[in-house]
Amino acid sequence: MNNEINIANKFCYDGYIVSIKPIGAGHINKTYLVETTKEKYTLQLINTSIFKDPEGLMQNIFNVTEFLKEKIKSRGGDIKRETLSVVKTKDGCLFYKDKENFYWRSYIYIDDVTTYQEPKNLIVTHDSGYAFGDFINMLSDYDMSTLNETIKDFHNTVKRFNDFEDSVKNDIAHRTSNVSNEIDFLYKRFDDCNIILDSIKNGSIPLRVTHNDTKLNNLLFDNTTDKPICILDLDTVMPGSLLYDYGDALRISGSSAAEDEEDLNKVHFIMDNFVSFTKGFLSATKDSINEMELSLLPFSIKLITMEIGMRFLTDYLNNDIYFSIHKKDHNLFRARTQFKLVAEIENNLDEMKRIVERLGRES
Ligand code: GN1
Ligand code: MG
Repeated sequence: MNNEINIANKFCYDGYIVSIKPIGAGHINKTYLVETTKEKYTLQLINTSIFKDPEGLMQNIFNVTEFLKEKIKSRGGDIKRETLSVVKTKDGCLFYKDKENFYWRSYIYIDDVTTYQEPKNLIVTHDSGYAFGDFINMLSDYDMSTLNETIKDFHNTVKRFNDFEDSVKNDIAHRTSNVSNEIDFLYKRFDDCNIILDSIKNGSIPLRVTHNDTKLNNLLFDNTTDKPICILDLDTVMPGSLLYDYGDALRISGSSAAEDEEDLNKVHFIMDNFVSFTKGFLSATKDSINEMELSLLPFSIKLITMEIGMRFLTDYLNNDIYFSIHKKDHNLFRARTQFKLVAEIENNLDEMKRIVERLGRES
Protein backbone atom coordinates (compact mmCIF):
# COMPACT_ATOMS: atom_id res chain seq x y z
CA MET A 1 0.00 0.00 0.00
CA ASN A 2 3.04 2.29 0.20
CA ASN A 3 2.57 3.45 -3.33
CA GLU A 4 -1.13 4.15 -2.78
CA ILE A 5 -0.34 6.18 0.36
CA ASN A 6 2.12 8.31 -1.62
CA ILE A 7 -0.47 8.80 -4.32
CA ALA A 8 -3.23 9.65 -1.84
CA ASN A 9 -0.96 12.27 -0.30
CA LYS A 10 -0.99 14.18 -3.60
CA PHE A 11 -4.69 15.00 -3.19
CA CYS A 12 -6.17 17.88 -1.28
CA TYR A 13 -7.61 15.86 1.62
CA ASP A 14 -8.96 17.13 4.87
CA GLY A 15 -7.11 15.52 7.81
CA TYR A 16 -4.34 12.92 7.91
CA ILE A 17 -4.56 9.61 6.09
CA VAL A 18 -5.39 6.76 8.46
CA SER A 19 -6.03 3.83 6.12
CA ILE A 20 -6.37 2.79 2.48
CA LYS A 21 -8.12 -0.38 1.37
CA PRO A 22 -9.32 -1.79 -1.96
CA ILE A 23 -13.11 -1.63 -2.58
CA GLY A 24 -15.54 -1.84 -5.51
CA ALA A 25 -16.92 -4.35 -7.97
CA GLY A 26 -16.20 -2.63 -11.30
CA HIS A 27 -14.58 -4.55 -14.14
CA ILE A 28 -12.39 -1.70 -15.35
CA ASN A 29 -10.86 0.72 -12.82
CA LYS A 30 -9.15 -0.15 -9.52
CA THR A 31 -10.75 1.57 -6.52
CA TYR A 32 -9.61 2.24 -2.93
CA LEU A 33 -11.25 3.73 0.12
CA VAL A 34 -9.04 6.31 1.82
CA GLU A 35 -9.89 7.27 5.39
CA THR A 36 -8.42 10.37 6.96
CA THR A 37 -8.87 11.68 10.48
CA LYS A 38 -11.68 13.89 9.12
CA GLU A 39 -13.25 12.41 5.94
CA LYS A 40 -13.51 9.40 3.63
CA TYR A 41 -12.50 9.49 -0.03
CA THR A 42 -12.35 7.12 -2.97
CA LEU A 43 -9.10 6.92 -4.84
CA GLN A 44 -9.18 5.36 -8.29
CA LEU A 45 -6.58 4.20 -10.75
CA ILE A 46 -7.98 5.02 -14.20
CA ASN A 47 -7.55 2.17 -16.66
CA THR A 48 -5.74 4.01 -19.44
CA SER A 49 -5.51 1.03 -21.73
CA ILE A 50 -9.29 1.50 -22.04
CA PHE A 51 -9.64 5.23 -21.44
CA LYS A 52 -7.01 6.63 -23.78
CA ASP A 53 -7.69 10.28 -22.92
CA PRO A 54 -7.87 10.37 -19.09
CA GLU A 55 -7.48 14.15 -19.06
CA GLY A 56 -10.46 14.66 -21.38
CA LEU A 57 -12.38 12.10 -19.34
CA MET A 58 -11.73 13.94 -16.07
CA GLN A 59 -12.71 17.23 -17.66
CA ASN A 60 -16.03 15.63 -18.70
CA ILE A 61 -16.65 14.32 -15.20
CA PHE A 62 -15.77 17.59 -13.54
CA ASN A 63 -17.98 19.63 -15.88
CA VAL A 64 -20.89 17.21 -15.67
CA THR A 65 -20.81 16.93 -11.87
CA GLU A 66 -20.57 20.72 -11.49
CA PHE A 67 -23.59 21.02 -13.78
CA LEU A 68 -25.49 18.35 -11.82
CA LYS A 69 -24.71 20.16 -8.57
CA GLU A 70 -26.47 23.28 -9.83
CA LYS A 71 -29.53 21.20 -10.74
CA ILE A 72 -29.48 19.36 -7.40
CA LYS A 73 -29.12 22.65 -5.51
CA SER A 74 -32.01 24.24 -7.37
CA ARG A 75 -34.31 21.39 -6.35
CA GLY A 76 -33.21 21.52 -2.73
CA GLY A 77 -31.02 18.39 -2.79
CA ASP A 78 -27.76 17.56 -1.06
CA ILE A 79 -24.88 18.19 -3.47
CA LYS A 80 -22.43 16.18 -1.40
CA ARG A 81 -24.55 13.01 -1.57
CA GLU A 82 -26.47 13.24 -4.83
CA THR A 83 -23.55 13.42 -7.22
CA LEU A 84 -19.82 12.77 -7.19
CA SER A 85 -17.48 15.51 -5.97
CA VAL A 86 -14.07 15.45 -7.63
CA VAL A 87 -11.22 16.11 -5.17
CA LYS A 88 -8.41 18.03 -6.84
CA THR A 89 -4.72 17.44 -6.25
CA LYS A 90 -2.72 19.83 -4.11
CA ASP A 91 -1.65 21.41 -7.44
CA GLY A 92 -5.29 22.05 -8.35
CA CYS A 93 -5.41 19.34 -11.00
CA LEU A 94 -8.36 16.97 -11.64
CA PHE A 95 -6.05 13.91 -11.60
CA TYR A 96 -2.60 12.89 -10.48
CA LYS A 97 -0.21 11.41 -13.02
CA ASP A 98 2.43 9.31 -11.26
CA LYS A 99 6.02 8.58 -12.29
CA GLU A 100 4.94 5.55 -14.28
CA ASN A 101 2.35 7.66 -16.12
CA PHE A 102 -0.56 6.05 -14.26
CA TYR A 103 -3.52 8.39 -13.82
CA TRP A 104 -5.28 8.61 -10.45
CA ARG A 105 -8.38 10.51 -9.38
CA SER A 106 -10.28 10.99 -6.20
CA TYR A 107 -13.83 11.72 -5.06
CA ILE A 108 -15.43 12.45 -1.71
CA TYR A 109 -16.73 9.07 -0.47
CA ILE A 110 -20.47 8.94 -0.02
CA ASP A 111 -21.21 7.12 3.22
CA ASP A 112 -24.23 5.24 4.63
CA VAL A 113 -25.19 3.82 1.28
CA THR A 114 -25.66 0.37 -0.24
CA THR A 115 -25.14 -0.95 -3.76
CA TYR A 116 -27.04 -3.93 -5.13
CA GLN A 117 -25.40 -6.41 -7.47
CA GLU A 118 -28.81 -7.88 -8.27
CA PRO A 119 -32.30 -6.36 -7.98
CA LYS A 120 -33.49 -6.70 -4.41
CA ASN A 121 -37.24 -6.18 -4.84
CA LEU A 122 -39.73 -4.44 -7.10
CA ILE A 123 -39.51 -1.13 -5.26
CA VAL A 124 -35.74 -0.97 -5.73
CA THR A 125 -36.27 -1.90 -9.38
CA HIS A 126 -38.89 0.80 -9.92
CA ASP A 127 -36.76 3.42 -8.19
CA SER A 128 -33.70 2.44 -10.25
CA GLY A 129 -35.74 3.05 -13.39
CA TYR A 130 -36.70 6.46 -12.10
CA ALA A 131 -33.10 7.32 -11.14
CA PHE A 132 -31.62 6.44 -14.54
CA GLY A 133 -34.42 8.33 -16.32
CA ASP A 134 -33.94 11.31 -14.04
CA PHE A 135 -30.21 11.38 -14.83
CA ILE A 136 -31.02 11.78 -18.54
CA ASN A 137 -33.51 14.52 -17.66
CA MET A 138 -31.08 16.44 -15.50
CA LEU A 139 -28.54 16.47 -18.33
CA SER A 140 -31.08 17.27 -21.06
CA ASP A 141 -29.85 20.86 -21.37
CA TYR A 142 -26.17 20.03 -21.00
CA ASP A 143 -24.24 21.08 -24.12
CA MET A 144 -23.21 17.71 -25.54
CA SER A 145 -20.79 19.28 -28.02
CA THR A 146 -18.48 20.00 -25.07
CA LEU A 147 -18.15 16.32 -24.12
CA ASN A 148 -15.02 14.39 -25.03
CA GLU A 149 -15.85 10.98 -26.49
CA THR A 150 -14.10 8.81 -23.89
CA ILE A 151 -14.51 5.53 -25.77
CA LYS A 152 -15.22 5.78 -29.46
CA ASP A 153 -18.18 3.77 -30.77
CA PHE A 154 -18.96 2.55 -27.27
CA HIS A 155 -22.50 1.38 -28.08
CA ASN A 156 -21.95 0.90 -31.80
CA THR A 157 -23.29 -2.65 -31.96
CA VAL A 158 -22.25 -3.10 -35.60
CA LYS A 159 -18.67 -2.18 -34.71
CA ARG A 160 -18.86 -4.50 -31.70
CA PHE A 161 -19.97 -7.26 -34.08
CA ASN A 162 -16.99 -6.58 -36.35
CA ASP A 163 -14.68 -6.85 -33.33
CA PHE A 164 -16.35 -10.12 -32.42
CA GLU A 165 -15.87 -11.45 -35.97
CA ASP A 166 -12.19 -10.49 -35.83
CA SER A 167 -11.78 -12.35 -32.55
CA VAL A 168 -13.32 -15.46 -34.12
CA LYS A 169 -11.08 -15.22 -37.20
CA ASN A 170 -7.92 -14.65 -35.18
CA ASP A 171 -8.78 -17.17 -32.46
CA ILE A 172 -5.58 -16.25 -30.67
CA ALA A 173 -6.35 -18.27 -27.54
CA HIS A 174 -7.59 -21.31 -29.52
CA ARG A 175 -10.95 -21.12 -27.83
CA THR A 176 -13.46 -20.93 -30.71
CA SER A 177 -14.07 -24.67 -30.69
CA ASN A 178 -15.46 -24.39 -27.12
CA VAL A 179 -18.02 -21.80 -28.14
CA SER A 180 -19.47 -22.75 -31.51
CA ASN A 181 -23.04 -22.51 -30.15
CA GLU A 182 -22.41 -19.01 -28.78
CA ILE A 183 -20.82 -17.92 -32.06
CA ASP A 184 -23.81 -19.24 -34.06
CA PHE A 185 -26.17 -17.52 -31.62
CA LEU A 186 -24.63 -14.16 -32.49
CA TYR A 187 -24.39 -14.74 -36.24
CA LYS A 188 -28.13 -15.46 -36.32
CA ARG A 189 -28.80 -12.07 -34.78
CA PHE A 190 -26.50 -9.91 -36.89
CA ASP A 191 -29.49 -8.14 -38.51
CA ASP A 192 -30.45 -6.63 -35.14
CA CYS A 193 -27.18 -4.77 -34.72
CA ASN A 194 -27.91 -1.68 -36.84
CA ILE A 195 -31.49 -0.96 -35.78
CA ILE A 196 -30.85 1.69 -33.11
CA LEU A 197 -27.85 3.12 -35.00
CA ASP A 198 -29.92 3.60 -38.15
CA SER A 199 -32.69 5.31 -36.20
CA ILE A 200 -30.13 7.71 -34.75
CA LYS A 201 -28.66 8.34 -38.21
CA ASN A 202 -32.03 9.04 -39.82
CA GLY A 203 -33.00 11.36 -36.97
CA SER A 204 -35.95 9.38 -35.64
CA ILE A 205 -34.09 8.88 -32.34
CA PRO A 206 -32.40 11.94 -30.81
CA LEU A 207 -28.90 11.90 -29.42
CA ARG A 208 -28.96 12.79 -25.74
CA VAL A 209 -26.36 13.02 -23.00
CA THR A 210 -26.48 9.52 -21.56
CA HIS A 211 -24.62 7.52 -18.93
CA ASN A 212 -23.90 4.48 -21.11
CA ASP A 213 -23.06 2.08 -18.27
CA THR A 214 -26.24 1.82 -16.20
CA LYS A 215 -25.44 -1.26 -14.18
CA LEU A 216 -27.49 -1.47 -11.00
CA ASN A 217 -24.29 -1.40 -8.94
CA ASN A 218 -23.53 2.05 -10.33
CA LEU A 219 -26.42 3.38 -8.20
CA LEU A 220 -25.98 4.27 -4.54
CA PHE A 221 -29.01 3.65 -2.30
CA ASP A 222 -29.34 5.64 0.90
CA ASN A 223 -29.28 3.29 3.90
CA THR A 224 -32.01 5.18 5.74
CA THR A 225 -34.54 5.52 2.92
CA ASP A 226 -33.40 2.67 0.59
CA LYS A 227 -33.87 5.18 -2.27
CA PRO A 228 -31.25 5.71 -4.99
CA ILE A 229 -29.43 8.95 -4.33
CA CYS A 230 -26.41 9.03 -6.60
CA ILE A 231 -25.21 7.64 -9.92
CA LEU A 232 -21.57 6.57 -10.07
CA ASP A 233 -19.14 5.70 -12.83
CA LEU A 234 -19.42 8.73 -15.06
CA ASP A 235 -16.53 7.63 -17.30
CA THR A 236 -18.78 6.95 -20.26
CA VAL A 237 -21.12 9.95 -20.01
CA MET A 238 -21.26 10.86 -23.70
CA PRO A 239 -23.78 11.60 -26.42
CA GLY A 240 -25.84 8.44 -26.85
CA SER A 241 -29.36 7.11 -26.93
CA LEU A 242 -31.81 6.88 -24.05
CA LEU A 243 -32.29 3.31 -25.27
CA TYR A 244 -28.72 2.39 -24.32
CA ASP A 245 -29.26 3.44 -20.72
CA TYR A 246 -32.67 1.83 -20.45
CA GLY A 247 -31.63 -1.43 -22.16
CA ASP A 248 -28.35 -1.83 -20.30
CA ALA A 249 -30.02 -1.19 -16.95
CA LEU A 250 -32.64 -3.89 -17.54
CA ARG A 251 -29.93 -6.34 -18.54
CA ILE A 252 -29.11 -6.40 -14.82
CA SER A 253 -32.29 -5.13 -13.18
CA GLY A 254 -34.42 -7.57 -15.18
CA SER A 255 -32.32 -10.62 -14.43
CA SER A 256 -32.95 -13.21 -11.75
CA ALA A 257 -29.23 -13.93 -11.37
CA ALA A 258 -25.81 -12.35 -11.20
CA GLU A 259 -24.12 -11.32 -14.44
CA ASP A 260 -21.67 -14.22 -14.09
CA GLU A 261 -24.01 -16.95 -12.80
CA GLU A 262 -22.67 -20.32 -13.96
CA ASP A 263 -25.92 -22.24 -13.53
CA LEU A 264 -28.04 -21.07 -16.46
CA ASN A 265 -31.14 -22.69 -14.94
CA LYS A 266 -31.07 -19.82 -12.46
CA VAL A 267 -30.92 -17.12 -15.15
CA HIS A 268 -34.27 -15.71 -16.20
CA PHE A 269 -35.63 -12.42 -17.47
CA ILE A 270 -38.22 -11.36 -14.90
CA MET A 271 -41.24 -9.68 -16.45
CA ASP A 272 -42.36 -8.11 -13.16
CA ASN A 273 -39.00 -6.36 -12.88
CA PHE A 274 -39.34 -5.18 -16.47
CA VAL A 275 -42.75 -3.64 -15.68
CA SER A 276 -41.58 -1.96 -12.45
CA PHE A 277 -38.38 -0.59 -13.95
CA THR A 278 -40.22 0.69 -17.03
CA LYS A 279 -42.86 2.42 -14.89
CA GLY A 280 -40.10 4.19 -12.93
CA PHE A 281 -38.15 5.10 -16.06
CA LEU A 282 -41.22 6.45 -17.86
CA SER A 283 -42.37 8.47 -14.88
CA ALA A 284 -39.05 10.34 -15.16
CA THR A 285 -38.88 10.59 -18.97
CA LYS A 286 -42.54 10.81 -20.02
CA ASP A 287 -42.26 14.43 -21.13
CA SER A 288 -39.23 13.91 -23.34
CA ILE A 289 -39.30 10.35 -24.71
CA ASN A 290 -40.49 10.22 -28.33
CA GLU A 291 -42.72 7.62 -30.02
CA MET A 292 -39.83 5.85 -31.73
CA GLU A 293 -37.83 5.57 -28.50
CA LEU A 294 -40.90 4.29 -26.71
CA SER A 295 -41.57 1.64 -29.34
CA LEU A 296 -37.94 0.43 -29.23
CA LEU A 297 -37.70 0.12 -25.43
CA PRO A 298 -38.27 -3.68 -25.34
CA PHE A 299 -35.95 -4.31 -28.28
CA SER A 300 -33.22 -2.19 -26.68
CA ILE A 301 -33.03 -4.58 -23.70
CA LYS A 302 -32.44 -7.46 -26.06
CA LEU A 303 -29.91 -5.54 -28.16
CA ILE A 304 -27.79 -4.15 -25.35
CA THR A 305 -27.82 -7.48 -23.50
CA MET A 306 -26.65 -9.13 -26.70
CA GLU A 307 -24.03 -6.41 -27.24
CA ILE A 308 -22.52 -6.82 -23.77
CA GLY A 309 -22.65 -10.62 -24.11
CA MET A 310 -20.85 -10.25 -27.43
CA ARG A 311 -18.19 -8.10 -25.75
CA PHE A 312 -17.69 -10.74 -23.04
CA LEU A 313 -17.39 -13.47 -25.67
CA THR A 314 -15.00 -11.35 -27.75
CA ASP A 315 -12.85 -10.80 -24.69
CA TYR A 316 -12.89 -14.52 -23.91
CA LEU A 317 -11.69 -15.21 -27.47
CA ASN A 318 -9.06 -12.46 -27.17
CA ASN A 319 -7.62 -14.15 -24.07
CA ASP A 320 -9.34 -11.91 -21.47
CA ILE A 321 -7.60 -8.62 -22.04
CA TYR A 322 -10.41 -6.12 -21.35
CA PHE A 323 -12.68 -7.09 -18.44
CA SER A 324 -11.09 -8.10 -15.13
CA ILE A 325 -11.65 -11.80 -14.56
CA HIS A 326 -11.63 -13.56 -11.21
CA LYS A 327 -11.74 -17.20 -12.34
CA LYS A 328 -11.13 -19.39 -15.36
CA ASP A 329 -13.65 -18.87 -18.18
CA HIS A 330 -15.19 -15.93 -16.31
CA ASN A 331 -15.94 -14.01 -19.49
CA LEU A 332 -17.53 -17.09 -21.02
CA PHE A 333 -19.87 -17.50 -18.03
CA ARG A 334 -20.75 -13.83 -18.32
CA ALA A 335 -21.44 -14.17 -22.05
CA ARG A 336 -23.65 -17.22 -21.52
CA THR A 337 -25.86 -15.49 -18.94
CA GLN A 338 -26.37 -12.62 -21.37
CA PHE A 339 -27.35 -14.96 -24.21
CA LYS A 340 -29.76 -16.85 -21.96
CA LEU A 341 -31.43 -13.52 -21.13
CA VAL A 342 -31.53 -12.53 -24.82
CA ALA A 343 -33.33 -15.77 -25.69
CA GLU A 344 -35.91 -15.23 -22.95
CA ILE A 345 -36.42 -11.58 -23.91
CA GLU A 346 -37.04 -12.68 -27.52
CA ASN A 347 -39.77 -15.06 -26.33
CA ASN A 348 -41.42 -12.24 -24.38
CA LEU A 349 -40.91 -9.44 -26.88
CA ASP A 350 -44.50 -9.20 -28.20
CA GLU A 351 -45.92 -9.07 -24.70
CA MET A 352 -43.28 -6.54 -23.66
CA LYS A 353 -44.29 -4.30 -26.57
CA ARG A 354 -47.94 -4.47 -25.54
CA ILE A 355 -46.98 -3.58 -21.96
CA VAL A 356 -44.89 -0.60 -23.05
CA GLU A 357 -47.72 0.67 -25.27
CA ARG A 358 -50.06 0.51 -22.30
CA LEU A 359 -47.58 2.14 -19.90
CA GLY A 360 -46.83 4.82 -22.50
CA ARG A 361 -50.54 5.71 -22.69
CA GLU A 362 -50.88 5.75 -18.91
CA SER A 363 -47.80 7.87 -18.18
C1 GN1 B 1 -17.91 -2.46 -17.48
O1 GN1 B 1 -16.98 -0.30 -15.26
P1 GN1 B 1 -18.05 -1.31 -15.05
O2 GN1 B 1 -17.60 -2.56 -14.45
O3 GN1 B 1 -19.24 -0.66 -14.40
C2 GN1 B 1 -18.01 -1.86 -18.88
C3 GN1 B 1 -19.47 -1.81 -19.30
C4 GN1 B 1 -20.06 -3.21 -19.27
C5 GN1 B 1 -19.87 -3.79 -17.87
C6 GN1 B 1 -20.33 -5.21 -17.84
C7 GN1 B 1 -15.99 1.16 -19.75
O4 GN1 B 1 -18.58 -1.66 -16.57
O5 GN1 B 1 -19.58 -1.33 -20.63
O6 GN1 B 1 -21.44 -3.18 -19.55
O7 GN1 B 1 -18.50 -3.75 -17.47
N1 GN1 B 1 -17.43 -0.53 -18.90
C8 GN1 B 1 -16.56 -0.18 -19.87
O8 GN1 B 1 -20.47 -5.61 -16.53
O9 GN1 B 1 -16.26 -0.94 -20.80
MG1 MG C 1 -17.49 1.57 -15.71
